[in-house]
Amino acid sequence: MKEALLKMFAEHEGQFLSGEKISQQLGCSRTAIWKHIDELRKNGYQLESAPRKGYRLVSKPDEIQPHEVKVSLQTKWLGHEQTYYEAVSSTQSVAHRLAQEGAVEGHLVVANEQTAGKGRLGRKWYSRAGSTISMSLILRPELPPQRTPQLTLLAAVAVVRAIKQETGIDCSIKWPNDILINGKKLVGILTEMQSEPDVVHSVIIGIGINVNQTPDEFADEIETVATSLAIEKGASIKRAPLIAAILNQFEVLYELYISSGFSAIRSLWEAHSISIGTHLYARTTKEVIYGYAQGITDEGALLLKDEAGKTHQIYSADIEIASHPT
Ligand code: BTX
Repeated sequence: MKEALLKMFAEHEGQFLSGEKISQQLGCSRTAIWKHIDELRKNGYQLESAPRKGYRLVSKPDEIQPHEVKVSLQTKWLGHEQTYYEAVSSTQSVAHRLAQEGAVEGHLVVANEQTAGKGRLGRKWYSRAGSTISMSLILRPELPPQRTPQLTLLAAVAVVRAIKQETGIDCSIKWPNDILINGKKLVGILTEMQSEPDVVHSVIIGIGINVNQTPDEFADEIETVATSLAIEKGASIKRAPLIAAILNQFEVLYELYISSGFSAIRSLWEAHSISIGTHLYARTTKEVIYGYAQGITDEGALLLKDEAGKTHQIYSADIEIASHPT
């Protein structure tokens, strides 16, 4: 019904359609039409209504269907295959299934709404219909499994560069996977793999971006820690060109990484990092370590020197930057 209604508006661009005409053509009651109009408004469509004239479509929401993303795509292979969902539980889960079914490297899964988005360690990632980016990329690198965390860092560099290009906003990276603006979280990255002990079958890189939410649109759990590009920029941002910019940046960095190794990516990552050269707390699943972040290893692990002078290599943790180094 929604599709049919939108088609009618597309065929009568800029014109009013009376409730009577719509109900005749679509074979439903005026009340049913009113409900569908209300639903479209909730999905970001701006519809003007006028007594005796009916309804007129003023503007459409910010679409991220494949044809919109491909307008700005400049890649050789990344994102050429895309699977789009209006709403899905998690793009990550879909990408895992597609990877098992033989999806090609570079296949992108993207959703306008994610209803059960996943963070690390079983945590929840909040998305909002029409105003966030939820995307998962399927890669098939020939790498030993222990090197795949480097791809999280590569993804973070690609996202930071794409955001700068599309919005002019400078963001920082907090090891390993958070992208922040003024200390608030804007992007989450989740890297998962399908592998055997020494062979990687696929790596799925999930990227969630807060794009156009207003402060009151964040869930209670994250309202004090989260921000969006629109909040920082003071203007709404189109999502499709941003997705394309991420893919464009990602492909260049990924090809550099595959041909020349991690060192070039590492220096780009360090240039955007706020966690290196500071004192911080690293919460692993086993312990909390306080120390000075010296840098990252060639595998992408964090090197943290504790107060006893011992240097720890940390592969996975939540980081809290100490406000007053002791
Ligand atoms: P993370 O474990 O580092 O972060 C999750 C934590 O971040 C949550 O516990 C919550 O405190 C906070 N959080 C949740 N949602 C948001 C948000 N929208 N903005 C700011 N903070 C938030 C981060 O895990 C990895 C997230 C990856 C999300 C992508 S979206 C596409 C793909 N599909 C999927 O299910 N996950 C990935």
